[in-house]
Amino acid sequence: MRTQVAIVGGGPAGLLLSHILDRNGVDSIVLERQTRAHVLERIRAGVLEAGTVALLRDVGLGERMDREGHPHDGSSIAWENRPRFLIDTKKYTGKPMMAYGQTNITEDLYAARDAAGGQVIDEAANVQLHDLTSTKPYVTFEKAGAAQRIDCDYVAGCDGSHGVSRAAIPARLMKTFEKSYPFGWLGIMSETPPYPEICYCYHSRGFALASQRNPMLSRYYIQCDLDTRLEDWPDDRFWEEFKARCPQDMVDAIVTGPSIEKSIAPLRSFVSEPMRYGRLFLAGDAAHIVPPTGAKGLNLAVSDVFYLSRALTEAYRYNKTDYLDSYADTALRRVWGAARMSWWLTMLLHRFPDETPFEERMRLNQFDYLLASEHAQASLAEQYVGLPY
Ligand code: RFL
Ligand code: PHB
Repeated sequence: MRTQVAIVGGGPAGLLLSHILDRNGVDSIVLERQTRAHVLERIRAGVLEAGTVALLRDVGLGERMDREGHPHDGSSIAWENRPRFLIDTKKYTGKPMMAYGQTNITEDLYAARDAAGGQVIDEAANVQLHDLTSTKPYVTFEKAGAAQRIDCDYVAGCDGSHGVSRAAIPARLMKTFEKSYPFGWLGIMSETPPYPEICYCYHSRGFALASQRNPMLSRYYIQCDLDTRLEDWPDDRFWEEFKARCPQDMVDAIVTGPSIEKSIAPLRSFVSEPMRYGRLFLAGDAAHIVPPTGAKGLNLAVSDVFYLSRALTEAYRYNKTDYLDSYADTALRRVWGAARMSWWLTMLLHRFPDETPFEERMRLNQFDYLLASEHAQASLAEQYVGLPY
């Protein structure tokens, strides 16, 4: 096979890149390791920055999001024994956010690729990247036991944190930056009407979060230890613990019900530099992971794809590589901004084992400063809604 851009990974980053390139007349093939059903079953992000919403509309993917998504003016923080606080993105930036699930975005992307006759090869096994520093890179893989080869001009590594693309960059050229947090999030999905706001709760028992997908689908999380086992958390125990971490008015308003999904995700910050090696360009979780506290992971995948699609389009349309040459630096500047914000919000809102009383007081005072200062509120709102591309 031959294409202009071989895209490894059919998650949101890979599919969106393929979609935007197609709109700009650039040809691509997406290689996905899993089945389509598996990709669509994954439950992940739910909060979209204003820039993500605008970009999805611009590239013709806004119709269902605008019909089914829930625009809101920011998210709340309910801190034990303190007044409720709204990260007021509308007031400070003029921009709303959108609650719309990653699962839905992925469905919309698959529908768009199918409608345009785009090639997404699923169950592509043993994907390997070759000759990345030449002008004629190629990708090999196996489909149904048969060896295949795609010749291309560029390779986009959109294969998430456990993919093969990042590993194709020689270790001596890579710098990685990592922080693991001593806890995870235990999350459930339930077919119940959601709590009306997205609300982050800080409590001495630990963090909790109420989120939403649609009028009959709710997403809730609680901070948990890293050795937590799902089988120890039947629904009743989850709800009891969740309610113990939020204020009474919230407890009264929450509609509980059986979970339809339950999972644990450890929290981690990770950035690898550079995001380019020869003709390979990384985008999304393949290059960086942020803890979910700032709701930035999917949004960063989208901003990477914005920069990369612009760069590849420029290369084909005008035979210029300025944007390709600056891709890694441009994308990384925004990545580090989101990494810092997600780290800060994670530190602010969680209980840390082995924390000293001094550290606890510092955290409490960070929140009190936020409550008292319009400047601090404006700064947080600006970052939560997403810095401009
Ligand atoms: P993905 O979604 O992991 O997709 C990568 C795809 O590549 C495939 N793949 C391969 N294909 C071929 N060959 C190989 N060798 C391959 N190896 C892997 C995989 O099967 C997969 O289909 O990465 P992408 O596209 O970069 O998208 C990133 C987002 O998925 C991720 O950042 C977000 O889900 C993070 N995240 C959140 N982000 C937000 O912006 N807002 C949120 O509210 C939010 N909440 C969350 C989250 C992530 C969570 N978890 C589970 C980590 C909440 C949670 C609980
Ligand atoms: C979610 O709805 O899954 C969600 C919301 C906000 C976050 C993280 C995840 O910060």
